Formats: sequence, C-alpha cells, structure tokens
Amino acid sequence: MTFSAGGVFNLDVNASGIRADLDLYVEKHGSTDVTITDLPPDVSITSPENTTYSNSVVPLIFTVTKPIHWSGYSLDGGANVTISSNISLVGLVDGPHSLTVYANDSAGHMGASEAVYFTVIDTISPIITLITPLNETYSTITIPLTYHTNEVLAWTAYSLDHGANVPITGNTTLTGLGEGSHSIRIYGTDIAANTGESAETYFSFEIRHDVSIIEVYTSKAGCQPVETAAEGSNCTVFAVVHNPGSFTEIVNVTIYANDTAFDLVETSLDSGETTTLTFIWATSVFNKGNYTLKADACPVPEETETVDNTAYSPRQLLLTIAGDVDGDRDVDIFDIVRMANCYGASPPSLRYDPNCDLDDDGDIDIFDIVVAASNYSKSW
Ligand SMILES: [Ca+2]
Ligand SMILES: [Ca+2]
Ligand SMILES: [Ca+2]
Ligand SMILES: [Ca+2]
Repeated sequence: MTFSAGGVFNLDVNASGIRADLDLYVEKHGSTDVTITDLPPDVSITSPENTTYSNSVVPLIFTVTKPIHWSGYSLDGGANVTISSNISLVGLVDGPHSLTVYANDSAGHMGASEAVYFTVIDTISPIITLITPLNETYSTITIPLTYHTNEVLAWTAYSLDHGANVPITGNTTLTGLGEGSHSIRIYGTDIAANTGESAETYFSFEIRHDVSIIEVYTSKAGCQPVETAAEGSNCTVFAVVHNPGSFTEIVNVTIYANDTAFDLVETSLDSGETTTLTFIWATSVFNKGNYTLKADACPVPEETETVDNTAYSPRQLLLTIAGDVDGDRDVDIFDIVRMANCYGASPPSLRYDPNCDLDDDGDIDIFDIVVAASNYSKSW
C-alpha cells in the first residue's frame, strides 16, 4: 500500500475461506487504525564544508529530498534566516563557525541538516568595481559615484585626482568638480582588515548648456500588428526630455505628427533631471494614414549639441476608422472580437489593449464599443 500523505487511516480487512481443521466455511472481519507518518525533508549541506576558508564570503549550497514549503539557516546557533535558494554567506568574521539548514514541507514537517563546522581566516582582499563615472565627459553638476564589492566592507573611501581619501558608506554623488580631466579610485577594507582598490577611472567635466529628447512614444506603444489611433479621437503622446547640461533650463518641446506640429509644452529642468512630458494629439484635423511622431526641443541659449534635441517614435502609428483596432483599414468581426476580449480592462491589467481604447481615456468600455459598432463594415 502506498500513501500519498501522512495521517491516520482506518483499515478494514475482510477474509473468508474453508477452515481445514474444522472443515467449515468461515468469514472474518477486522478493523484497525493505521498511523502513517509523513517524513520530513532530508536536508544536506554541500557547502560550506568542514574546512578553512580564506575569505569572508562562502557559498551556502544545500539539497532537499522532497518539495519544501520553507527553508532557512542558522549560523553559529543564531536565529533562523529564511532563504529560498542557495545563497552566499557574506560578512563572516574570522574564526570558527557552525551552520545548520532547516526545511519544512507543506504539512509543517521540519527537517534539519547535520551541523557543518568550518573556519574563516580571511586573507583575501575585497574586489571593488567602479561602475560610474564612466570614461566619459560629464556636464551635470552632480555625477553619480557607484560601485560594486564582493564582500562586506568595514571601511570605504574614494580618492579624487589622487587626493585624500573621502570616506563613504555606499553609492554617492560627486559635486563641485572643476572643469577638465579627473581620475577616481575607490578603496575598501574588509572586516578582516584586508584592503582592496578599484581600477582607476578617468573622466572629464565640462560646463555647458544642453537639453535632449530621449524618446517619444504614444499611448498605443507596443500594440500589434500596428499602433492604431481612432480618427477623430485624441491620442496621448509622451516625450522623455533630459537636461545633460550644467544649468537649470527652460525647455520648449514641440511635438509633430509627420511634419505638422500639434502641441507644445514648456518645462523647467534642473541639471541632470529627466522628465516625461504629455501631449494631446487631437486627430480630428488629420487625414487617415501612417504617422511618425517627432519631439523637438528648442535649443536653449548657448547650446551647441543640438542633434540630440530631436527624437522620433520608434514605430509609425496608423490613424484609421474608429474601431479598426487591428489596423487593416476596415471595421469587421475581427476588430469587434479583439475589443470584446479586453472589455472592462484598464491599466495595469495585461488585458488592457490600448488600440481598443478608442477614446484614449484609459479603459475599454461601452463607449468604445458603441463607436466601433457604429462604423461596422466600413473600410478605406
Ligand atoms: Ca576578504
Ligand atoms: Ca542638446
Ligand atoms: Ca480591422
Ligand atoms: Ca475608453
């Protein structure tokens, strides 16, 4: 007999036959309770091993013999720390350690590994990788200083232009730089006092005026097979504008459908700031057809790099009969079925299909359906 889970089961046994010594037919019936114990997961630790490690980072790798509901570890007899997979134990201080891994199944049966005893004598320097600044020219008045390290650091600092170490506690920003070339390096000390340093990065700072358009997209972005907007309705267009320069700028962004300007937004951007501007494209005065959206940031005073002031939508949008949500220039049963499939949806639902939101008000409701139905069987 095989039991799929633990528990108490009542076992009925019926037997019958000829009892030879009496030459009689007999029937016997018996009943008993059987308790099946569900075994807990068997937990084994593959790493750490019973050895000495020369770094404060040691992989924790364990295996279990059945599906588990929860797992955790106890280091040096401390409280259980929940983990959902293999991890790295970090920040291990020099000296002896013990580790036990626990896991339970969905019925709460807890298994425990054998304790592993290991020792850490950290003689390896931390590996520090500078992420930013890159080897580039910066103009923003604050420059992000970001780095990665492979182990816990007790002390971290940066040295700019080979100057005195400036202690930091994590990612930070560089400000107040003079114009010209700079170099930077990060130093760190692990908890066993081994010192490491990043490679040196060279970068420049240049004071200038600049604005840029990073991207342009519509409220229909991503729709397949084409982005469609309903003739006569509004379509929302977004432009992401950035200030890579050193000054606060007043930016005027004009937006175009092909070569026809239809909206303009003015905004103020601080050095390094990025914002998304929203434009309304009232399509009623536009003919049906394919349109590329363009955003154009008017150059600010003394701006010299103007190539990045213009950006285009990555795909064309088809302005078509309201209800032609698949963009094949008719309103037929395929369009209506597509709309019905997302009826009632609004963001962030994955069912929300922007092409079907004919009035672009953030939902697919009866008003969208009625407009499509009124154009049923029309084509162009
Ligand atoms: Ca180390
Ligand atoms: Ca520019
Ligand atoms: Ca269609
Ligand atoms: Ca709608």
